[in-house]
Amino acid sequence: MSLANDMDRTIADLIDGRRGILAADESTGTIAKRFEAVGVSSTEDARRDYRTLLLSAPGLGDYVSGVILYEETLGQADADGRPLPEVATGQGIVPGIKVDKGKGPLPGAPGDMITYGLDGLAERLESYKSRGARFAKWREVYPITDHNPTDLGLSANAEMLARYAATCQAVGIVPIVEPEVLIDGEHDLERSAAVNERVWHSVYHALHRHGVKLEYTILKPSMVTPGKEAGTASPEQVAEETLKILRRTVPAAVPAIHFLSGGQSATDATANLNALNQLRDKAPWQLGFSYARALQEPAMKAWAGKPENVNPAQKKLVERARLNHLAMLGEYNASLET
Ligand code: 5MM
Repeated sequence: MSLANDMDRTIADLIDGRRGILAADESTGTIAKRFEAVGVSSTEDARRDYRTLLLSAPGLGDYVSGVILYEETLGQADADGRPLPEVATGQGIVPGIKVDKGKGPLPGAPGDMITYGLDGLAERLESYKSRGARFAKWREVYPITDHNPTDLGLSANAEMLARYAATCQAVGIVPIVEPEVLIDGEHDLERSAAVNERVWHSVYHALHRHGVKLEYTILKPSMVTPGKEAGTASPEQVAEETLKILRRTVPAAVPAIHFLSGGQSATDATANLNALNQLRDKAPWQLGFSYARALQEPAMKAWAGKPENVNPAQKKLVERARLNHLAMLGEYNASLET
């Protein structure tokens, strides 16, 4: 089969108008912080048990079409010896893989960040593909301050996303392009919109320069919200602003936009996605979710590392996924929260 056929099939399996993506790709440091919050020590066995719980949750495949894994998970198996990517596939969920290697300061642009991991990426992708991964994810991070992101930050981060995406497509892997504009700060909705507009514009300019086929990509952006320390905006305001800026910057050839939750509460992330989908006549792309915290938090809390809590935790995860599926249809309302 050709590489284009591989990517066609992956896009068709991921994008069906009603299911989103579960981000379960927390690196070792991040998952340790999440576990600590629920009193669990982050051993390799605990991470395997937790990710088995997620991937084997009965009914998850009704609401989730893809899962982003961390490299360690790709090589782990459940208690019966079944590789975890196969556990996902068994539920009709396509396995994907986070391929960036974390971030650090961008020299020459104080306050901006840059993500690592391009060296050896083509070889790593081949190896991930042979172990079942059919799509990938790479995140660039943009803090907002009075002077960030800088012009250098915008161009350098966009270039990284484009080089990553082109490398994925050269081996038949669909790239998720994730420019995360951070929610931290006191900026207002207008400033958030202005920054996201510059970020998305620079990313699509770079993807074009690198010959990335947009039909075989998924965008994973932040929603346009005010900074966390600046108060809140209604779901309708978030949806209006987000769609307005997406329409200015993201070509219609992109099949799907799956938002990150970025520190929003689980209920806010669902309500905002629902408001976006109530305006979907204005959107040429599918509007879905690729949440980590907003899908996992209630389940992780219910689990708290105890085997006897696996079933209730799985129910919490599937319920959160179901509510976000309803938000993709524009059929969610707050009275559905228990
Ligand atoms: C922004 O983070 C991504 C989406 O998660 P949220 O919905 O919680 O915002 C997520 O996929 C992220 O990339 C992973 O959690 C990995 O993070 P680290 O920092 O460990 O690479």
